[in-house]
Amino acid sequence: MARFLITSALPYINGIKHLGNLVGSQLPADLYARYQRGRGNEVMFICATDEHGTPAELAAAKAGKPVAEYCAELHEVQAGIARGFGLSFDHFGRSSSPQNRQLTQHFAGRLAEAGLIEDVVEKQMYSNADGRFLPDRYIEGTCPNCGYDRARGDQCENCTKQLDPTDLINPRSAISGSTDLEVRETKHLFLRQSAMRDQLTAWIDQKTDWPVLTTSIAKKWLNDGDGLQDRGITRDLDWGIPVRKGTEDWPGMEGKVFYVWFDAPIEYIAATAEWAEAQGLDASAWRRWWRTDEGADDVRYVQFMGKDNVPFHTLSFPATIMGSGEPWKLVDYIKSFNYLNYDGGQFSTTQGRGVFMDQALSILPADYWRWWLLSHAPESSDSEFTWENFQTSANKDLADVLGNFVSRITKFCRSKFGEVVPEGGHHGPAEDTLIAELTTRIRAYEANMDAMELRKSAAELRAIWVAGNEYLQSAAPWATFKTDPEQAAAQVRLGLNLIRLYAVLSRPFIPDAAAATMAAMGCDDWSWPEDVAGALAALAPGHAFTVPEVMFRKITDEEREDWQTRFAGVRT
Ligand code: B3M
Ligand code: ZN
Repeated sequence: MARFLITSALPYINGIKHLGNLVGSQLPADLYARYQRGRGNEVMFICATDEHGTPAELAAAKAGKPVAEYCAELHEVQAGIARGFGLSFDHFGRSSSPQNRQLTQHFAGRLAEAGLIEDVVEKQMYSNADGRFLPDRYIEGTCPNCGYDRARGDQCENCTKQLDPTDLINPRSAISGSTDLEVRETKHLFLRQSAMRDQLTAWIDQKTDWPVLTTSIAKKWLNDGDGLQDRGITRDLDWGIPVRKGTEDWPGMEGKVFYVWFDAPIEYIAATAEWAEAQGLDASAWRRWWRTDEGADDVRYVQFMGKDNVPFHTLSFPATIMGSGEPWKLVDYIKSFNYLNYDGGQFSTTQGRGVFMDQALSILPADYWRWWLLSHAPESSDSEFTWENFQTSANKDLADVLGNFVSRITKFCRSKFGEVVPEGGHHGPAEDTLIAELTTRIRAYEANMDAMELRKSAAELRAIWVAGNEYLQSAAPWATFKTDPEQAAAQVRLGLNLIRLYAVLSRPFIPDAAAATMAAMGCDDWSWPEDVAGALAALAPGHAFTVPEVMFRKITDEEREDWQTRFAGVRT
């Protein structure tokens, strides 16, 4: 039994994610976790809410709530939606946990001991009215380049020019609107990533099997311009993990917190520690996943994320791990994604454009979304959600191909043989041909799933469903029955077994439908079809089943048009 540690990028706490966020990390990670469990492997699947940073503070202020309370509430909301989508995390943690605080402070202490941290005095805008330093993006003003009057201190959205807050004309606080700003000096800790450039380059260079999307981004940052930059890992904020050197105070850093991107990836480890505690297990239970000196050397660690998160996972987090000088597990494979666009534009959280996770579940069951998103994942390039495509794909693949197969076989069996697997007859050349084709296709499906090729996996699974339909069409048990009921019984028996097999194979994609079908087949045998012929004999003559409910109803044109209008505008 192999061991897989699987992490999804951690969704920010401030609000509900849209389908583009979902398909770029949590959903493909879930597919892979479910698949590896299905193959009988040991899986630890970790996700969490990313709770620190200015966006969380501001969202809480907007909601009129203390930030800790806001985060606790939003965590529950996100956890509920994740359950609704069937995301099978072993643990859905919180980056504000005591475990993460302790580990983050520990890593910072180790990095300091290794001489990888330096103090840098910076000049930063301070807002007297807000009583705080303002991060660059929370300063607004007029762009010196194009005159746009709502340019941010890091960049002008209108002309895309990169800016410094001091470039802005008439700068003001984006929080309060106050123009009472002054430049003050403040001391921060910088992680000397540049000192680890050779080590990081050597590590990335070994990863020849990684997706080009992942390595090209990493190499760009390693080699671009002045190379890997040292990076500030502290902030002048109230909300976050207090800066400490392990368990000791850090002189000069009182009242400061770690930068959210420093503590967020450490939460992958901390969430596993949260899991162990929630299970009532001791520390060795989580350390065997993360410490190569305590059993993690035989773990395969795979991360899932959108492309914008790649630099932090290929450079910053590995720099933290390597720099600690301790035997923590480094990632073995990073599966990254391009963006999913929405109906001719972009999904936008700020503009509320597109379909958000809670809305999606309110109009259709999770499996519709899972199937479409995973079979159209933005792997080699950006992809686009359109309602037409969604409707066609659901109606064809799920309703016509899979749903219809299940319904025809079970109903025909009920009408001629009752709700039991019929006996008599045996396999002939048509059945042998089908089994041979399925064997080839299932091995290809496994290869694609092992390689995390989502679109190819979905296409192969669909072809496996189609093969069953084609067999049924040509075997035509309803015709056979008139002349040779024994032969028809053998055909139907194979068909019923195919339904069980489909449940097993499809479960990573459409877990709820798979579970409902398996239950209708009166079975709980989820074993993976290593031997296809054997798997197609699992339901023996005399085994009782029930005709399942309609698995997938069709999406009507009316619904499609209605949703198209409803989600075109702005989410309120
Ligand atoms: N929360 C960014 C994002 O959701 C960030 C990921 C953290 S992963 C450690 O895109
Ligand atoms: Zn501009």
